[in-house]
Amino acid sequence: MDRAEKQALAWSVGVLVLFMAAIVAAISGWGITVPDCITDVEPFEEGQLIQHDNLHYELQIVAHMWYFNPAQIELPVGATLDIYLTSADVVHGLHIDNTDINMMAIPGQISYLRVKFDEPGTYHFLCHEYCGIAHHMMAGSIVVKSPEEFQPEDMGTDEALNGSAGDIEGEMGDES
Ligand SMILES: [Cu+2]
Repeated sequence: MDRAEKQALAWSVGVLVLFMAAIVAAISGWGITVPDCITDVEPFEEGQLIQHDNLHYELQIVAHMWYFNPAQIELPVGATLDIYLTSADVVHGLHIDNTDINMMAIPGQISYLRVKFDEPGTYHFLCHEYCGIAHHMMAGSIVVKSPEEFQPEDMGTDEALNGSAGDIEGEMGDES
């Protein structure tokens, strides 16, 4: 084998090992994960926010051409949010500012990711997958409030609050 060939081969293997190490470090060191894809639960058609306990919420969110349902929610600081995302029509995306949440909204299936909000503030989210003429209009926000500011009754119906509406977490059993 030519010397240059050997060098090229060594570099290729080196880069490959580096990539593998980066993936292992991301998963084990920083807890970075990719969204789960749920295919055994029928996708929901209406979005809703369900409260499971004081600091545990479930968001079922539907991407449409060209809006999110719901487009705005409020959470207390420290809340853990389980996000279930689906699409009513074409492929959309969901990226939440200042987080590593980046999900795909695919018709017929549900993407799942968990995020924890430790800092109060407004977290904007938007569609990151070009989906048509008003794609740039697809945005929303998650307002994270301190305990003094947070008024749970702002958030919607009693049904959504006490979790009697069908929650995916319940349907899937104890997976998390
Ligand atoms: Cu879009």
